[in-house]
Amino acid sequence: MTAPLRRIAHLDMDAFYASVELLRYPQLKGLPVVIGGRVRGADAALMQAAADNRRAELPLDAFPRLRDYVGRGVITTATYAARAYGIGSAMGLMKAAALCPDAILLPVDFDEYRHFSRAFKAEILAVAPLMENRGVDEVYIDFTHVEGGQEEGGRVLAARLQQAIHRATGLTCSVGVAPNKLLAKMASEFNKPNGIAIVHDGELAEKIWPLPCRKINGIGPRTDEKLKALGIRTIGELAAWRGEALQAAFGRSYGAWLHAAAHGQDDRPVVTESEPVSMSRETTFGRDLHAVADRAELGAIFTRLCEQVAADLARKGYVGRTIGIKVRYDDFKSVTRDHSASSHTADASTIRQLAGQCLKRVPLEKRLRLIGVRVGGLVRTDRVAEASAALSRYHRAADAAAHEGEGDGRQTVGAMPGGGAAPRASQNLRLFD
Ligand code: DCP
Ligand code: MG
Repeated sequence: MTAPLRRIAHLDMDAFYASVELLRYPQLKGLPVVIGGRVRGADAALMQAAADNRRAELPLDAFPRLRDYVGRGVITTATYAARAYGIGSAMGLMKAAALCPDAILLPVDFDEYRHFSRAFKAEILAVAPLMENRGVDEVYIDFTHVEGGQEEGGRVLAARLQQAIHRATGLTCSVGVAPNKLLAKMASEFNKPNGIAIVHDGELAEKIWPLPCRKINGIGPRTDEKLKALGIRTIGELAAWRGEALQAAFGRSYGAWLHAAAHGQDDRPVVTESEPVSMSRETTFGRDLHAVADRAELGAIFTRLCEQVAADLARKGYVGRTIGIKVRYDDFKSVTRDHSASSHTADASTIRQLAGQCLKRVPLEKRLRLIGVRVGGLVRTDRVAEASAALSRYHRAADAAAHEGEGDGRQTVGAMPGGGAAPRASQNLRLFD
């Protein structure tokens, strides 16, 4: 008997927050609806309907509309009917209002989304116990040894999960099944919404190579720009490059990963432990701030965010070693930077110092509308000794490999390196020390 093929699924809920809202406001089905804006100060009619437990009876003309929105909020998600107008996640609400003034605007209700997140995951776990949480609305599932997981490449099990989830929650999702996580993640988007897509090893050239490089989870806008400058737009064009050439252009580890990813290689396991991956705090300013003119105010906010993240970590019993920052400019463009320290921490001033170094690597000429601090690479405080032992084993192995001069991407498919561009010189270098 031959060993079963590795079959990994990525399952992602369709228009998740919006679909959850439609469950309690069924009268909005088929209409353009966007979720966003502030939780506080939610519309009076909505609040009253909720208090009376009569949401489903609220007449359409009582709902708030995008055209009446004034403020700086952004869209977290939109129904597919709203997306038809060009509206999507992260777009400013007032910009969206210009595209579809009649769209209905609902505030976010995280508690409700968390409830449905748990509910759909429980349905999956009942059938396929090897499930990895990737966030509120997506998971990876190892189909390899589950009944139906090999039938029609995994389509049979995928359809069963879709039915079970729909029966339990009324929600739809899309599933990609492939030989690994990297391909499964891409495939789950192929037939959204309520779709299934199957990718087999031999289908790379047909199904993956025509896609733009950005579809690879791990190629961000900066890498994409750099790839474009080299004339590489599609994954197929990336695959045509030699590993050594990519390593010369992108560094040893990331270059090797790019090469492997373009060839559809990824052997990361599905990790079942449902531990948080990162904790973060961010804030949108009341008015846009400038790194020089508003230096003191920005510095204070930045320090407070670091203290809040440190307090979150302490309260939940985690330490982390990847410290990152996010800034969003007045033109809504965002950049992130992160840095992995050699040891884990939950200390506010250490986080502040490392986050400050990250901030030096972003351009600070434009005004800022948002700033955020994130600590990733988390381990539970009571397991930190174990984790640091594993980390030093890893570094020793990496050093040994480097001394052997091995640079073949095929051996490094597992880990996704964290970006790692050279620090950018900035005129504001000293600002956030
Ligand atoms: N989300 C958010 N901010 C973003 C993007 C998404 O808060 N910039 C939230 C709202 C989404 C949820 O996360 O409902 C899941 O994100 P997805 O990217 O999976 O988007 P959707 O599930 O809404 O739509 P799709 O059908 O494309 O998966
Ligand atoms: Mg989704």
